[in-house]
Formats: sequence, C-alpha cells, structure tokens
Amino acid sequence: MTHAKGFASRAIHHAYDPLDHEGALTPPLHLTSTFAFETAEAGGEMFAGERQGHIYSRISNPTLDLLEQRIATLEGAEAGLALSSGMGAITAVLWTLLSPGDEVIVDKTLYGCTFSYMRHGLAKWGVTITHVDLTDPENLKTAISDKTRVVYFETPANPNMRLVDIATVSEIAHGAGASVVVDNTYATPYLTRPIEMGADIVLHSATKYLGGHGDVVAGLVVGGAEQIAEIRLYGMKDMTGAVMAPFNAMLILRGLKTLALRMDRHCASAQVVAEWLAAHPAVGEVYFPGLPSFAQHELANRQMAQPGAMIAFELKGGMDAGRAMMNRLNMIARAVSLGDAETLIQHPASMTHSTYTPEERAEHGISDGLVRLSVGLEEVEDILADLAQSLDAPQ
Ligand code: MET
Repeated sequence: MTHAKGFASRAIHHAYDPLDHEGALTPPLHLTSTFAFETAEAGGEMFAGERQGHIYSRISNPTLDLLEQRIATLEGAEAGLALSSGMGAITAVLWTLLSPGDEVIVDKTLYGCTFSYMRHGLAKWGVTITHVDLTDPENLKTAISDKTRVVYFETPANPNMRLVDIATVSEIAHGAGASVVVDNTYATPYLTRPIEMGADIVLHSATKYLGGHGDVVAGLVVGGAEQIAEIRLYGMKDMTGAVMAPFNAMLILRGLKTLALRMDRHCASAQVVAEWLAAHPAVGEVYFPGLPSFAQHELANRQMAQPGAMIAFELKGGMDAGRAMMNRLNMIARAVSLGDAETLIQHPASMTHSTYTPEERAEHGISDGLVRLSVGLEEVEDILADLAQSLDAPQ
C-alpha cells in the first residue's frame, strides 16, 4: 500500500520526480509562449480536445501545471488553475459560473475590489448581487431561491475577521442547487480545507501566504476537474486572459515548500500579539479567532486548525488615533497585502476597502476606526516592541 504523504511533504514533492527531468531537484521553468506540434494533425486534435498536450501558455504551461497539481492536492481538490492575481481568479470563476438573470448571494463583508467587481462587473451584465449576513446560516435559508446559482464568501473575511460556517452554508446552498465558492486566502489550506467541508470551488490570492514573500502577484483556483476545465477554457482563456506567468509559478512553488512552517510561526506570533493588544488600555475591540472573546471562537476551533495571523482592531481614540499610531511605527510597514514575512499594517476604510462608499462600509460592518495587522515572521518581541513604542508614545 502506498503511504499517503502529509501536507508539508506534498507541498514539497507532489507530482514531480527529478529523475524525469535530468535529475534537476528544482522543477524546470518553462519560459515559452507556444508549443511545437509534432504534426499538423496533432495540433488540430489538441485544439479539438481530442489529444492531451500544451498548445499555448494562455491555456496551459508545464510549470503552471505542476503548481496547479500542488494546490489541488493541498486543498484536497481534483484540479487546480493558476491565474495572474486573486482578482483574476475571482473574475474568471464568476464570469464562468454566472449568466445574466442569475443571482449570486455574497456575504456582507468582502475584500474591497471583490465588492467593487460585484457592483461594477457582474451587476452591470445583469447578475443580481444579494448581500446576506452568512455568519448566521439561517439568513441564507431565507434568502436563497431557484435564481441563486452561486454562494460566495471569505472566511475569515477581509478585513473584519467574520467567519462563515462552510459545512452548514454548503449544505443549504446545495439543497437549493447553488454552487459554493470560498475565498480561502486568509486561512490557507494548511488551516482550512473548504472542499473537504462541502464547498465546490476554493480560490486564493496566492500573492499572500501561498507565495509568502511579498514578491509576486498571483491567483489560484481549485475544484472539480470538469468545472476547472470550464473556468480555464472560458473564464481564463477567453474572458479574462488572466493567466499566471511561468516565473511567478516558480515563486509560488517555492513559497509552498515552507507554507506549513511559516503558518505555524505566523499563527503562534499572532496569538501573542492579539492577546497583548487586547490587554492594552488604548485598544478597543480586537477581532482575532484565537481569542476566547471572539464572537465565533467556537466555530474557529471547529473549522480552523489554527486561528491564522490576521488581526483587526479598533483604537479607543478612533481613526485619528489609528493613523497616528501607524505613523509612529518603525519596523512594521504601512502597507496593504498580507501573509508576507514582514508585519504589515493598514487602514481598511481609506485603503483596501475604500472602494465602498462610507455608507456602504457602515452597512457592511467595516468601521472607520478599524486597523488591520498582518503578523509577520519577525521575532514576536520585536513586533510587540514596535507596537508598544507606538501605542505608548505621548499623545
Ligand atoms: N487584497 C490585498 C489586501 O487585502 C490588496 C489590497 S489593495 C489593492 O490587502
């Protein structure tokens, strides 16, 4: 019987044997836009889908192919697809799954550009966007109808950390014939594998923890083989053209090798930072799944192997205090994005979620005073020291 390798081993070895590649331990980088056909007939057969093989790198490429197999095994899915960005992944999936007249039910909280794509992209082409608070799955039962083709959410949600119960929501969605698409960027497959809980499609901004080093913008999608083939051929090849560059696939493959190690460190440090923030007199509410005070702490324990490394918090002094605190930081970088080795801090209302109007932010639970922290891989003492000197500075 073959021994099934664990997560970290698959992240390093899956679907690659150096002996098939002249002993090269590191997979080759296939920098090629097109592929030569053995014969004219063979090329025609590939276009007709009657023969396997690479045609052109907007459709597939061997370096991307390896990355697609790796993310599929890590997420426990049949197949994967690599795209140029997280937004490339989201748009390719939803343009493929939805048609005019369909409805997509989305959670109340979405990353700013995802929210904006719903408004300015899908809605413009006749798709109905219905925001439902999916933190209570009962709300989905009431809202879902035979027009609902897709239920879409992030868990934890960017930026306010709300969690969605993947298994319960998937059961309700499937009962009404809708597909479930989960943005798993914050959790990564190391902490949560939504496919195993019933979701149909999982997508990522691979720019974040999967790449892990802040040097690449990339997206990944996993799901059933047939659905992924459809997203590849329509969503990516024809509609968005949002294909990943082979060099970027190398960077993500490299990042995946240390994903488990990095996540352990990210999560352990974030727990310490969250507890420290929660005890600081200048800090108001702290939203972190690992705190017993977190409203969905029980769901976090059930659905996430560890609480992740993203923290959202309010300063008692509101937005001005938040900005001043951010401006006094020395090591922690004022930057959007997340999941990098560097600890990053940003202000959602004026940055990542500035695509919402102030009224929309209020309606969707993104307060003006919220600060978002991505806990990096530095010594946790140094992260705390920087936060302390900033929060304790004379006002
Ligand atoms: N999706 C990234 C984040 O949430 C980048 C955002 S702003 C263009 O930080």
